[in-house]
Amino acid sequence: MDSATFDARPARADAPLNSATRQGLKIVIVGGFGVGKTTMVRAVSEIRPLDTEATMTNAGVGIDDPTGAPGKSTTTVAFDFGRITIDAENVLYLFGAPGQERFFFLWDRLFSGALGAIVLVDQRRIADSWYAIDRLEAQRTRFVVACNNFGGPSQLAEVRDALDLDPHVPLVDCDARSRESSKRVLISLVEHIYADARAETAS
Ligand SMILES: Nc1nc2c(ncn2[C@@H]2O[C@H](COP(=O)(O)OP(=O)(O)O)[C@@H](O)[C@H]2O)c(=O)[nH]1
Ligand SMILES: [Mg+2]
Repeated sequence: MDSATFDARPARADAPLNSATRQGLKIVIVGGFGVGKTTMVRAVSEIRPLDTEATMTNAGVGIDDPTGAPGKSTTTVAFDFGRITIDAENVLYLFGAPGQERFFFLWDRLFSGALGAIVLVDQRRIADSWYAIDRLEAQRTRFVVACNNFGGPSQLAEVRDALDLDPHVPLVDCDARSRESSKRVLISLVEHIYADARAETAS
């Protein structure tokens, strides 16, 4: 998936699925509340992403903590969904999934057949990602970690330490609002999956 094919896709909000499409590939974006999952799916999807953001009500009080995400008044109830056409036959489907532990019942279905995952992290609230990373490691899903930069210097080394990431797991900086930046995260995931799969075959 080089950037040339990535850019060739239509930028229309209602782009119809190419009739020659044979294969749907699935990537899941997970992470804590307010880390930028919906933003990232919106930034890269060629269709107007379906999401299930709902205005936070009292039911979320004490559960979704908005203190780290001021101004955020919605929360994702189920998941975000977006699409990227890679070439005539291949389409990538993106699912943004809540990382809150109470949504883990969704994960088995969501991850069935998935190529891999992006764990979005806010470096100011790293603990929000622990559950997701533990769970991905346990279910042996390949993943990369993307640090969504909300301002301030990025501290990738500290983030890697705090997450106790395996040295072979890529950790990259990103701005989930930027299509270019989010695209680079997707490419790093695909490269990681490819390298890992090759290493596994070789051993
Ligand atoms: N400054 C900044 N704000 C961001 C960035 N990514 C997301 N946001 C904002 O952070 C808030 C939470 O993002 P959202 O995508 O809804 O988080 P989600 O709960 O993970 O889906 C929204 O108001 C976004 O506009 C970023 O890279 N930089
Ligand atoms: Mg969301």
